[in-house]
Amino acid sequence: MILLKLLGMPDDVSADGYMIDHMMEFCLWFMVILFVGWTLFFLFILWKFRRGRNKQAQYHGFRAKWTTHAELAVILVEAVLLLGFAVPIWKKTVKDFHDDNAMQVHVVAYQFGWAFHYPGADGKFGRNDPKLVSSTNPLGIDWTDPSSKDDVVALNTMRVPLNQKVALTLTSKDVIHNFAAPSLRVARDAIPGSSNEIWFTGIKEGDYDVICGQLCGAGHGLMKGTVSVIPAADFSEWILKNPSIPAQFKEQKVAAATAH
Ligand SMILES: [Cu+2]
Repeated sequence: MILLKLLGMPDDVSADGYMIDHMMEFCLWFMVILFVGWTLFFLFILWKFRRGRNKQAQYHGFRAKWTTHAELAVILVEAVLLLGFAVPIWKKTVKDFHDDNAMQVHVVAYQFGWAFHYPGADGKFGRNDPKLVSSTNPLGIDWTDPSSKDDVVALNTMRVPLNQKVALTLTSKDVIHNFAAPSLRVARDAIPGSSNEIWFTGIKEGDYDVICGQLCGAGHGLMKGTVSVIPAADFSEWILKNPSIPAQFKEQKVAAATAH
């Protein structure tokens, strides 16, 4: 992956990112070959039709067959890229989303940050209602719903267990954002009023950048989040204690839990 490295692509830390890398590396080399090839051809034409050798203007120009064949070869390679690589990768990313073993996280983008909603131990997301949205409850979670009792909401840092497939459902509270985690080789729009899905499996412990891939307002550049890939045991401990959950949530949670 020489060209990807040269262009500053961060190391792939996901289980399936290699497919993306192979395709990008191939495309880059293909572009290099086309660029060098056509540049040489251009220089050749400048030389061949130079004024010194062509006193009279010719209107038919260059008439060899091989340029047509080269064009056909390029079309063929591009068709193979699209049908042989891009479409199957897309199919895999979409088709494999509904995997019972995947950990589900709802991602809600907003100006300017990320909220991550985990279903907790019961695996069920609590009800949320736009009417309940407030400064202390940014996702409008109904803490009186039994399913929401063990839910966890984390802002800007998404902890995920190592070697665990994580399925994200993306949406937005305001404008179109784009959840992009280059190290995990995933990026997809978060659109208000609809949901998009992506998944990944982190195979190397560490903190990886999440950036917003859509220019979404004045604070767009500050919309940096983190995917923190941690050992499964640490994750379980965190999700039980959920230290990142705002204090107000905790109080509401306790209040909701004791109300029954
Ligand atoms: Cu954004």
